[in-house]
Amino acid sequence: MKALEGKKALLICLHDDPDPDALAAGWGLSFVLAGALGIQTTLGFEGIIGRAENRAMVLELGIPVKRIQALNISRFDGVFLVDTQPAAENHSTPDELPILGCIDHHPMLGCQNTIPWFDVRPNGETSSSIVLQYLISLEIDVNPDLATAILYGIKTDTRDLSRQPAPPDFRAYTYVLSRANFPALGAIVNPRLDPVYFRMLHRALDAARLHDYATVLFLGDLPYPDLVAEMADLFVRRREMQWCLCGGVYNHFLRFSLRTETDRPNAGVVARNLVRRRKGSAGGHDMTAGGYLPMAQQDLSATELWNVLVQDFLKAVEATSAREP
Ligand SMILES: [Mn+2]
Repeated sequence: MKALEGKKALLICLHDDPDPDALAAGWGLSFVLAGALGIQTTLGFEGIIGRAENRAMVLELGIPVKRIQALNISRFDGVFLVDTQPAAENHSTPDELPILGCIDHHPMLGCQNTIPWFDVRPNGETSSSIVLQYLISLEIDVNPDLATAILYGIKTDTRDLSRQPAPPDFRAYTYVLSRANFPALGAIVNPRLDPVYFRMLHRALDAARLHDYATVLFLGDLPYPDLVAEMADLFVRRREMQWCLCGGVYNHFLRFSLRTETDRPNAGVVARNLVRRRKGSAGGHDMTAGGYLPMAQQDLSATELWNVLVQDFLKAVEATSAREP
């Protein structure tokens, strides 16, 4: 933390299309940096906050998140990455700024010991829990809206502490639970849903194909990128199914999300193998993962590429026979 003394303004950069854990951890970090070091921060992201729950989270709690493109980058002394790492390809850190900090819980990507404040706990607690530990140890007030953000970040990253929570997640969850803004939480968990969501749900139901215990579905053009995660979360819950691979195309990229109810093989590893040699990028944990492939660098159409990915995926999870949905 000492390494950041004397810095006046930092950009807190979340991963693209930020999820609740990234939003909560980044927002919490802004209180840490202001409270402990008097540093002004701006919370920045690129991509889309698409999922209705995540939009409601930003609006209900007033999370002051801004598009990096719209910022005057020259006024920042550096960047603090949250819920991602410098070597990951899923963030839009401006090249001209030095990376001064990083808080994350994804698998370690290369050695980063040149970064002054580097706190990556691979497959450990959520980014929200890590930031909460700083807030508590520095005795910085956690207001009801921030408590709610952290609560929702932990809830979604661990599916209510049921999917690989680390012990600190339990402590963090109880801490913020007693401080949360419950009307706001209710509005986030049960947001109003746009008609486009129902249209895409209809398309997903039509598109779903079953192979033994694996569901695959291709949604075609997506209205927003995290729809593939949203549908994968839903379809993996189907009884008798262990896996869901859901894909679609957004902004010239084929995007996919992978969910599983088992922990073998590791979803993150399966996802990375799917993009290997295809100029894509992927990442994730044991049971949730995702990735994308640039269509401009493929010599296949989106549907052809999807079919190839599905074959590789089914081989990886050893699902063979197709059956009627
Ligand atoms: Mn996370």
